[in-house]
Amino acid sequence: MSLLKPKLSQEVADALANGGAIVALESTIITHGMPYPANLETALSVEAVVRENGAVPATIAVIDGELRVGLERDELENLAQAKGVVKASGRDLAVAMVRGQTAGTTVSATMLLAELTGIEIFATGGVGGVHRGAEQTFDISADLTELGRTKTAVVCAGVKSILDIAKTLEYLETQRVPVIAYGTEDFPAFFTRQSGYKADHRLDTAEEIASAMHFHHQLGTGTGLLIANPIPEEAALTPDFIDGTIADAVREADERGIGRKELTPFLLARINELSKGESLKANIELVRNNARLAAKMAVAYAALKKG
Ligand code: PSU
Ligand code: MN
Repeated sequence: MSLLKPKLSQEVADALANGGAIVALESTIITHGMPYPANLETALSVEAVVRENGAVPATIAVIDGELRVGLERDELENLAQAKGVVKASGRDLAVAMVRGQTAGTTVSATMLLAELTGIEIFATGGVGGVHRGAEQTFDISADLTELGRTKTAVVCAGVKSILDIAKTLEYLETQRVPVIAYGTEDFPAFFTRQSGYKADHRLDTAEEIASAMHFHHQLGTGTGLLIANPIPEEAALTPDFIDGTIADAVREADERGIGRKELTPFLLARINELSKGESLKANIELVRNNARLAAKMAVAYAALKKG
């Protein structure tokens, strides 16, 4: 059976045809990860950062049932304000298509659509992982299993401590996903530069990471890579400030019985409210920082592939 081809923006189609540098971007961060208008401003600013660093941005979403790779400005504006948008992980895409729904794509769905399109590098804020209490709830994000079967390099700022970071790293090890920290030994915790856990590997330049990607795929591993890029020092929050806020949000979710796919969006929104917008500011800076690294990797990777 032949595979579907998503609808591409003109600049993404051109870049693909010419072997140019492309960075995929997810859209659940727009539809379920940040409030309006910060979500729109962030999406536009992240695309601009990708362009400034020599690559073409490809924001991925489902619009009225159509798989889309690369959105126009008015489409981003609509998506950022749309009500009743679905949060789609990879498994939800087919039903969204049948029902003509508009959906923000999670890291898992975005990886899948990026691979279908032929885009190998993807920037986001944080990936999903193993939730705290997963030994009871079994709540493990499909982002992790997707990383275990889709050949995309995902640049993130580590994972938030809304998750069980130790178990998330164990799960990635089981899935044969290399975790590479950029310029540090530490695996970062999204708002902070250290999580208390080490990453498996450290590489110090975008070119080295692109080479590692290249070898990883040439080995036929079939898995993705997780690139952990710590939040810039000046934007980082202190653990004293953010850890209590996260603990409060996690407790509240538990008391209110919030689980399954609603859990992560609830926690993100609550942390933003409880931190009076401080977490949102940090979130915006770290996504921009990840887009910068991803674009540099994409430029280096495109050059490697041209040989
Ligand atoms: N973590 C964040 N910001 C986000 C998400 C996670 O700090 O926006 C979003 C991403 O789209 C991610 C998804 O792929 O949540 C994971 O959802 P779940 O935990 O339900 O798998
Ligand atoms: Mn889940």
